[in-house]
Amino acid sequence: MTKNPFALTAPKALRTSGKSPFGRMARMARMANMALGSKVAWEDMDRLNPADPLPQQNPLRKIPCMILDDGSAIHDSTIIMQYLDAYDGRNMLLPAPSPQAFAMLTDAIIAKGITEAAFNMVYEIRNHPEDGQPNMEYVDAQREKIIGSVAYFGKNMPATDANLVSIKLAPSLGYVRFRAQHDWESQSPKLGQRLQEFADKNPFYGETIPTE
Ligand SMILES: N[C@@H](CCC(=O)N[C@@H](CS)C(=O)NCC(=O)O)C(=O)O
Repeated sequence: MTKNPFALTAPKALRTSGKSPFGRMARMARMANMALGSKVAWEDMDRLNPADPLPQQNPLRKIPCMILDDGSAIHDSTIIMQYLDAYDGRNMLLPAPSPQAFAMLTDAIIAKGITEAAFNMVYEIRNHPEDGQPNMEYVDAQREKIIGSVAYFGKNMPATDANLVSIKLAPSLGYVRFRAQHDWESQSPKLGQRLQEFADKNPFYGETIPTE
């Protein structure tokens, strides 16, 4: 049962897409919370449909975007995860404001930054189809961010339980593996092992593998 100690408006729908790694973070948070998960509908966002209401829901036009019962919207993935956790009221993903909570939020942003760096690499390469000349200095700088973050988590192992950090890190590592931008498992076999343990313990990791 949700406690909703802060009298938050109930979440109604999660607008995302099966391909989005950021959306996967929010989907996993929703699924980690058994009591709440089934009450928040999945709503596919259709970028090809000019009538899709995303621009009215999020001026940045990004997914994931969570719609509440009163029609208002919450985004981005980190805020959605915090909202779901606060609505639930049991601090399953993040403890109450405390040094530990802020350290976890910082780690969660590093974890999400891995996906951002991987995205930047993909788009830099994709955006130069005509001359095949991406700015390799930029691409390499993005890879360095991934390498640095993998080294960081190799020393600061994420939990095998679902929390704000582990739910952000797992899809990020999955995305880098899927896009093959960096062989992070060779860089940190320990982290590879930890991701496997996380996946074994939390079936929603496997259930949310991107559809592409
Ligand atoms: N910081 C955001 C990033 C969201 C994001 O970049 N989503 C991508 C899809 S994976 C998107 O909607 N991109 C469209 C755009 O940037 O216009 C979050 O964590 O939710």
